[in-house]
Amino acid sequence: MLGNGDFDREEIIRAHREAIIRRMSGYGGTILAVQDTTGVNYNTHLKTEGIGYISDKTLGVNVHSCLAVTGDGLVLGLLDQSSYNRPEPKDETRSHESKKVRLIEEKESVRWLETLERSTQDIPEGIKVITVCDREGDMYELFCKAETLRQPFLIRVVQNRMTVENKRVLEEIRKKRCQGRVEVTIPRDSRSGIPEREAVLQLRYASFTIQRPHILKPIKTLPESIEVTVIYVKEERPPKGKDAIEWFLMTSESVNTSEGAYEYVGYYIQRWKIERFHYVLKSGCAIEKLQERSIDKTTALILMYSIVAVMIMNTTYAARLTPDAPCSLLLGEEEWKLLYCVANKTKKGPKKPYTMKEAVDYLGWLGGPKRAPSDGPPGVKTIWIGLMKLYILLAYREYLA
Ligand SMILES: [Mn+2]
Repeated sequence: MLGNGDFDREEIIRAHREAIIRRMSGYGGTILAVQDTTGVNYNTHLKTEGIGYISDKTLGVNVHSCLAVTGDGLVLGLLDQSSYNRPEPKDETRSHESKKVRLIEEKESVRWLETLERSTQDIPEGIKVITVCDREGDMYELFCKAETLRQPFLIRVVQNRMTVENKRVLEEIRKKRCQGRVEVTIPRDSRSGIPEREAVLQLRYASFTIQRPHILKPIKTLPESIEVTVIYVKEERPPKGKDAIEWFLMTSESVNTSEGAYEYVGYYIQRWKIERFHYVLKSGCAIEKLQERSIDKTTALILMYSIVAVMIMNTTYAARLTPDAPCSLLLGEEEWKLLYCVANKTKKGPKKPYTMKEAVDYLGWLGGPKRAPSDGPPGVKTIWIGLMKLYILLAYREYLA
């Protein structure tokens, strides 16, 4: 199917969504719909049909995805994906003013609103889906869209918005006394090369009624104000030479206790899964090496690889969260039997499924150098290579003696 024939993107995403929505029903808790964009660089692909700019100089395509992640960090799948680029480099000469008064529908950032709408469609009753975005999602229009759709959101904010009492939100929340402290593990930041670390975070939270920004006043369809909760997180004693973690999170949900506030901080930390997803797509699935003739076909392939990527992530994290669950929840019977044989170099396959932890350990043996238990569980890259080897073996084994 790959390489020729037409892809029906809508059909692929619909079928995948149906499967993850079924899994959500089984899970039952809070689901995070994590959105983010990644720029896919095709700077040397000048002849690709539909190629465009992703920044003022770089050619490629921007891919905006929405992942379904459970509150405790299991990646369930992909809820939505769209892509865009510009035929011309960004025009930096246009005045700041004329940029500001445009309707959201005329801007590229409308993708956050459209994704919110598509990703939360057909979610069965009783499942709470919270849309999670980084600072790029800090848009009044997005808060309003979520309110109209009655969809909760959790967004990291940077804008110092005005309350109906004409006070600045960020200053007001900073003034509050500390309402709680938590110790958390901050995941490693592979991009900046900052290792994993423990941090003590101070929590502050309060509800505010924020005003529609002045600049959006001509847009009468936007409500004049909106009620939100702001959660302020600040690292108490950052390590020497490192900036203290300081997050302002804004949510549509009410928060009444520091435990409640911390729950949302935990959800925001899960946003990091989408960064790992982009990493798997680029370094594992090598989507920047695709050589298709058109951007249409490229983005269809990126969608297919995205589904592969979420599957790899699902396997990796499921084994960490529920190590004793049977591996048959992750792999088909043929798969787990063959995996056991090749990993243990035996012809005698097991009769019953073993645990998820064992399964990812075996995939790790296939996918990387032999590991010591102190190395911790295998990561997404090792699992990716392990699964690839397993599927190659499965595909060709009937031709082997
Ligand atoms: Mn982002």
